[in-house]
Amino acid sequence: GFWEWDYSSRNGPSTWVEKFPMAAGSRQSPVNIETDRAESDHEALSSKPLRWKYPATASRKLLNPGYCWRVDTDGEGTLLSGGPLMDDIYKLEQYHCHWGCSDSRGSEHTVDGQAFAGELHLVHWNTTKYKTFAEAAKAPDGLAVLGVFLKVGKPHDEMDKIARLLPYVSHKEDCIEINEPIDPSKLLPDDNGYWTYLGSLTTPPCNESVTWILFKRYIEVSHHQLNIFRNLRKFPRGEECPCHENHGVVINNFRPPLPLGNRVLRECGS
Ligand code: SG4
Ligand code: ZN
Repeated sequence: GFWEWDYSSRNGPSTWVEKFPMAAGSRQSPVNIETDRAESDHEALSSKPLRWKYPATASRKLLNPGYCWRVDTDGEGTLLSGGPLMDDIYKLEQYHCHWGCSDSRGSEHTVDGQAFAGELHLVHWNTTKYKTFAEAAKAPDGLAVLGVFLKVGKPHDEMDKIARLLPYVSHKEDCIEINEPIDPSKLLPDDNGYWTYLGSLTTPPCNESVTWILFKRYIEVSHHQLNIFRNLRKFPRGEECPCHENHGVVINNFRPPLPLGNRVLRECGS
């Protein structure tokens, strides 16, 4: 069949560049955050605090695209602005997650070389400058992704709403409507200190269109909740399991860090 990118040894991150030349660019994500190198450019970032608004009713659908779980929103009433985004208003398009096969790996970004068990991404697009998500995804200031590191600890109440729905989207291309509201702001840490830099989508086509905002504080999810993520299937319902790799479950769906190069890493708050 058609070549499809994934995270396997065969079609994984090191091969993406063959079909997606952007993946070899100089503004790629994720990166390793060297905390010592972060510039605390206090005035520029803190003069406009980062602010967000996410009505719980905006979370509409839960899907399994075959390489993660994803919640699509209708964007209605959602907003992200301030900080590195200045006065531009971004809307929430979707949120999704990356995780490992064990609790010691799974995040895309690393902090001083240290990986977390997972990383949640809230993907937004710039509605001040662009008309559609697709148009924004091609522009250098089109997208903003909020990243939250996941660490294993106590179960997370809001994440549990997602975990309890995942068995209904166990196979690739499964999709359900969300009826019980899921509030993305409850998936963010209490403190809003963050690191920020200019990067890309971490999956093909790896567009260099993302302002990354990574919270310094992690949230806790339980080992059991992560195991529910690890039970999603990479293949469609009714198809035979391509059991050559990991019994067809979605694990290690993260791209390894790429060089920061001469990009500036800024920080705000602690
Ligand atoms: C995940 O694979 C999402 O399912 C994708 O969403 C997303 O692509 C991709 O990650 C890259 O986003 O925050 N990790 S990331 O850089 O948002 C886009 C869809 O394919 C375009 C809709
Ligand atoms: Zn992501």
